[in-house]
Amino acid sequence: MGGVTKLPFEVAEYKARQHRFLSQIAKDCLVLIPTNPLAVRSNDVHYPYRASSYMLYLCGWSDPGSVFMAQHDGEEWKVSLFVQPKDTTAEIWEGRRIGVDGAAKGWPIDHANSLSDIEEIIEKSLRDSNGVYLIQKSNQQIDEIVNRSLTSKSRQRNTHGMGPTSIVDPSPILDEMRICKSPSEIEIMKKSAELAAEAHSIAMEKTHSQIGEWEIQSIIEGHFQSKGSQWSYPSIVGGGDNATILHYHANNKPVKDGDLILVDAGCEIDGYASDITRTWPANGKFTEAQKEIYNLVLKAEIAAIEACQIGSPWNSSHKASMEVISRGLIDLGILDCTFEEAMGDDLDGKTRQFFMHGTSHSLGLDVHDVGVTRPDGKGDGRLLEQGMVLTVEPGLYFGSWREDITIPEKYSGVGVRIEDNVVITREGPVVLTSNCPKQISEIESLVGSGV
Ligand SMILES: [Mn+2]
Repeated sequence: MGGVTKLPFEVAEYKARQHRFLSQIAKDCLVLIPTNPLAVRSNDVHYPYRASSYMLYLCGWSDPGSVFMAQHDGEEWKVSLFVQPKDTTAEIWEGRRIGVDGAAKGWPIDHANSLSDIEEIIEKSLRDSNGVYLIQKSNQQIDEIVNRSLTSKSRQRNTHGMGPTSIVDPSPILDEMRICKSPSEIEIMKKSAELAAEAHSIAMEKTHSQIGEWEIQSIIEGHFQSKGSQWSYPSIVGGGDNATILHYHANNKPVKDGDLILVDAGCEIDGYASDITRTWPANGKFTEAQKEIYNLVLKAEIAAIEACQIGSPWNSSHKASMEVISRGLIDLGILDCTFEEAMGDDLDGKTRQFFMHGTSHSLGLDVHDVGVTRPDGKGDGRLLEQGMVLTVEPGLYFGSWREDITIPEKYSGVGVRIEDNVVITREGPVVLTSNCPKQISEIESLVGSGV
């Protein structure tokens, strides 16, 4: 269960978010935002529950089953929340519930209702509305009630034209609001970034050349848990060739002496994600070939961070890292082509054989956070604004297993990615994850120092 006991933000901040959202909705429409459903893992065992980010954003409610509703009463918008009612038998098995009275007292809403009354209340509210803003496929019961009302041929509808005639998805409005973070959201994201940075540093200290990928995973995730946090996405821990698999999750191979280990792991605090990648040598010492690739990725990452300026297009960080990496691959003799061929017409040139992902994504309540960054999927994207938080994560991958291209022997089995979290400010980019070492000298003195 979510079990939030204290709201992460002041009531006024939630109210301001609700106001900004609802001011973009026609007053004759009903708003319904159900939270995420519980997911079954096996028989009657569920996956750990995580509330919908929209629910967390609008009212901070983190328990399952709930539905956020807003309706204009002619004077103002009224916000209500449907919650699980108090139920001693259910609570004995599943845990204590906040209940209707608790929700009404402690949460930024006007009314709390029991989920047992939801059908009746929503049906009545729908009859008074001409349209519905609903996030569909989160709550089957709500979808059915709304669809029934939309297709109803009641006498009342026929004679008075009452009831909704369309469903609109409210998420684009909320996504656009979520893309720029408030100062208090950035405060929380900083904590999330610092905890993840600490976990990576501890993992470096405890690394030795006989360690298993799963042991590094447990050091990192154990540290999250010891601080009351948890991962924001399943950790990636890959040694040697496994570092060249972008979404490697098995984390079940022993690391080899002389290999690099790539760790992509972040945590969540009050719903807000961090997302860090570091790469370090198992035995604490980079080889010359590993150094060449590592320093090239690091140079690209620093250039990409520097490109994160207010008013620059979203794609600036990717362009900057592609340029540094393309030049570097030519200088190292890995690419035998012109700089233009390495870059390509649309950043799709020969460099993409070794650097096949983007450089940045938005970060927030979701690790791949919402919001349109590159309208129509082309061009350089929207301009960066104060309060946007994004990752910067160039990488280079030379999987020895690749059959489609020739991998230079010297770099075979080397995979490097370096990822930081950056907030856009008037004073330039601020790296939230700056406590996590990334210079070769820092890493070499840290790795193995706590074994
Ligand atoms: Mn990332």
